[in-house]
Amino acid sequence: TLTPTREDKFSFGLWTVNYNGTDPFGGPTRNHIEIEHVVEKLSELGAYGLTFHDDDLFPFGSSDAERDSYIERLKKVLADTGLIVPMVTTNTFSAPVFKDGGVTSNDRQVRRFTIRKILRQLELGVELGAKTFVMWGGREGAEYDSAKNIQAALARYKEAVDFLGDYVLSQGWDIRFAIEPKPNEPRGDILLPTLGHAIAFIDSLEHPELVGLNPEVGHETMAGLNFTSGVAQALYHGKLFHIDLNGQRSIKYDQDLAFGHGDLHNAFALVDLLEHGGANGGPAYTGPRHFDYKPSRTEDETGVWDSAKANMETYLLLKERADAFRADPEVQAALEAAKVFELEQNTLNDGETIEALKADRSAFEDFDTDAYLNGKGFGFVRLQQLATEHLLGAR
Ligand code: GLT
Ligand code: MN
Ligand code: MN
Ligand code: MN
Repeated sequence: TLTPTREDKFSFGLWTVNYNGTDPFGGPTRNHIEIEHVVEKLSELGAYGLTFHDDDLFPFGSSDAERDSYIERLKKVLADTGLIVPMVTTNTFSAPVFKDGGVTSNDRQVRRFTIRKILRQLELGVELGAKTFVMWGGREGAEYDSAKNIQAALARYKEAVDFLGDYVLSQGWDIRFAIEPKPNEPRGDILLPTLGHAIAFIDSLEHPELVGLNPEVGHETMAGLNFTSGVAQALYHGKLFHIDLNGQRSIKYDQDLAFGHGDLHNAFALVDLLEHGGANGGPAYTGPRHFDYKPSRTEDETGVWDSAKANMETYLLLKERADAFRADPEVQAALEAAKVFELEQNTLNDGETIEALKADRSAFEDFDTDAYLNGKGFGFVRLQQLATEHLLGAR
């Protein structure tokens, strides 16, 4: 069960395995890997999908002929291997023109150029059968408060997403947008910094049903937030359109470690949520399990493929551990004792009125609040220890 198969729906960004090791302090430590080799390797390792930015496939500023030849090469190797492209996204952050952002740059010409660049990649994504279009606005933000009118920037963000949504609707395409929040890096402060900010923004759009979220483990963790809890809220609002799995150790620069190589307890809870968090214990999320990680700068090409494999194997290991956790009668009893299921009951009785609640003496006058001092513990620590034991393979 630890061997990934296509049914597991594992996908990788072309920019992940092709990350060349560049960081702000040093240049590349690895050579570029050709598209054919990337797709063949991912396919061999058991992935089902490849995702990419325009600039990952053909360099920024490519002529139409160059662009077409890269697209043909991609199509050929996809056909040869059977890999699919479930998601695409646009690079609106690397080229110097995006130094103050794309759709929210103060420079109107840059904003118009950005929308054109996004349109091209959207059309290519549709042509390749992608169902999700990710928007990570890493450069949409500022370092200085006086430099950016945040309300105007949000209005321009909305203008762009509404315009793109209208286009998708007018064409009848089967593709949806997924906004990926991040608090900072590369900008000092990025717009839509967390899942919560993005959910509120989506609510302001003309076609909110077309727009959801692409939460990334590392990004919420950088904001000090609980990733799994944020994903649960995304699910609650019907907005988990896609997901970026990776690892991050606490609030610091974006590490993009392999999945599970950060907060392992939270990764366990995440896989448990995705696989068992739906109604009647079914999967809560059926989309791609997409890895957005960076093979560490220390690795050679062997390390790149080892790390790609590590992402998938850790996911499958955690899935196996989560299955065992759910199936354990002691865990079920501990969940019961912790009243975890009781939270699913409505607080009020069916059709209960204010008068009826006020008349219920057991709810207030006769309710023994003293019993909560020195009694009525929830046993959450015991439950977490059972989770830990399952996670460690001790059960
Ligand atoms: C970039 C970023 C990621 C986003 C990608 C999509 S690109 O690598 O760090 O988190 O998901 O634009
Ligand atoms: Mn990241
Ligand atoms: Mn990232
Ligand atoms: Mn990401």
